[in-house]
Amino acid sequence: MIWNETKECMSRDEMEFLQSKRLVKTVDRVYHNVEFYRKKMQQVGIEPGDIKGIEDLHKLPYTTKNDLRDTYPFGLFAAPKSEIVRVHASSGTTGKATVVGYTRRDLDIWSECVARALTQAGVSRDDIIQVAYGYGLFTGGLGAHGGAEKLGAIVVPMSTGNTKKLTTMMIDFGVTAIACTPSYLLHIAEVLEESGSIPEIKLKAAVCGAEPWTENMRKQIEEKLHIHAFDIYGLSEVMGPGVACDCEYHKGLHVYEDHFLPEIIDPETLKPLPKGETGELVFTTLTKEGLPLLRYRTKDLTNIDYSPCECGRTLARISRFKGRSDDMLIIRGVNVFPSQVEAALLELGGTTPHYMMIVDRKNNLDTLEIQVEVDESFFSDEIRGLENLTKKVAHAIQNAIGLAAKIKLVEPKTLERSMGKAVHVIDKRKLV
Ligand code: DLL
Repeated sequence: MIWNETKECMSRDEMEFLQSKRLVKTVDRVYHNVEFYRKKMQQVGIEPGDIKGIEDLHKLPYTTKNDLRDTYPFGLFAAPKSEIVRVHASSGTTGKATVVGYTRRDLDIWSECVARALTQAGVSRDDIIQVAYGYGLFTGGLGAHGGAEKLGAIVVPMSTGNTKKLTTMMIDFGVTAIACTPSYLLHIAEVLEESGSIPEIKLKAAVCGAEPWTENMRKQIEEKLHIHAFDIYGLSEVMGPGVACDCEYHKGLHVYEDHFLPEIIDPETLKPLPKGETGELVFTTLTKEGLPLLRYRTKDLTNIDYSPCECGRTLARISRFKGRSDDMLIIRGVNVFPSQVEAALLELGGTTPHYMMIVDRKNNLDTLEIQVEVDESFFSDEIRGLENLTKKVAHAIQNAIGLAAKIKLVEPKTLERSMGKAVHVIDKRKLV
């Protein structure tokens, strides 16, 4: 069993001592290996020697997704290419993806963190785990896979896409745990219900994340499948799944603070907020070699509870997310920025940059319709031209966001204009 008592049950003083030691090393590493950080630190007159511990964290510069875009693809890597053994990528705000890199040691620590999360969910080497997050550039599949292997469980690398095959194997193999997005698990539950197969499954736990979900959804999953469902959090830039996960008490997600130092800041003033207040979650990585990040702004809104948990862990807990401080949407587990849609439309002829994304959930699966205003000149053309344009827009948007959307072309000036900030999204899912 992976129950790292030395790290997970440390006193706050011991944890802060360890974090300070690791922070000093991380700052030294980025200062000497990453030009971006050296310049940023020099701009504010800081040298590595000025950072003596976590009490000096506030002196360090923030990092954002845009910094990763501006240094695309490998500009923030702090290890030579010969030491990088894997890359993953997630959506950028426009055009280029955000690329992240891992050394062998980074992958080992990542697996350890996911294994801790699985242990919190009661999963052990005696289990059979279906990993039904997407495999590939997305960190979900390979991240969960690495942790399950580290635990010594039997891993079934299902990925996403073939629910019938997944449910058949779940029954035939006697699968006892699953890792996938919560919305996909609700869909799986529905498929099992429709075929009357729930009594045939051996499932006992699920580790769900990668998208916002409610306590109500967690309970629905538990009731439908007669299992325990756990909330796992992570983001590609910081590592992938396994930055935090809740335990059987479901009173917040334990952050693996020995590797990821959390802070809560006010997203407007960028000032750290007092303990317990809700704001934007920021992480400084403490052990990463490939892509260490100083004060990475996750844009996820939450608060941190530093009191020890009933489970015995002393690791700080973040509460279920209360939304984001930017406009990123997560649709079928894929991160989507409205600005990606806008950039794709601007590249195409025949449309205007006026669009509305309507996100909904049907049969527990997300749907996306995008209404796009057509150019005045184009709209007078015959209907055949419109059909072609619909296909062209659908193709361009799928390329840009990595998701198929239903495209509806609408007449010029039909979408409501906003007096203030343009509104481009109607999200009917009510996830927070
Ligand atoms: O979603 C990593 C992951 C994979 C986490 C599998 C958990 C399970 P990204 O694609 O970079 O990485 O998206 C990160 O997803 O900033 C949150 O907004 C959101 N997110 C991730 N986990 C949760 C969760 C992966 N448990 C972004 N609850 C993050 C709510 C989540 N939101």
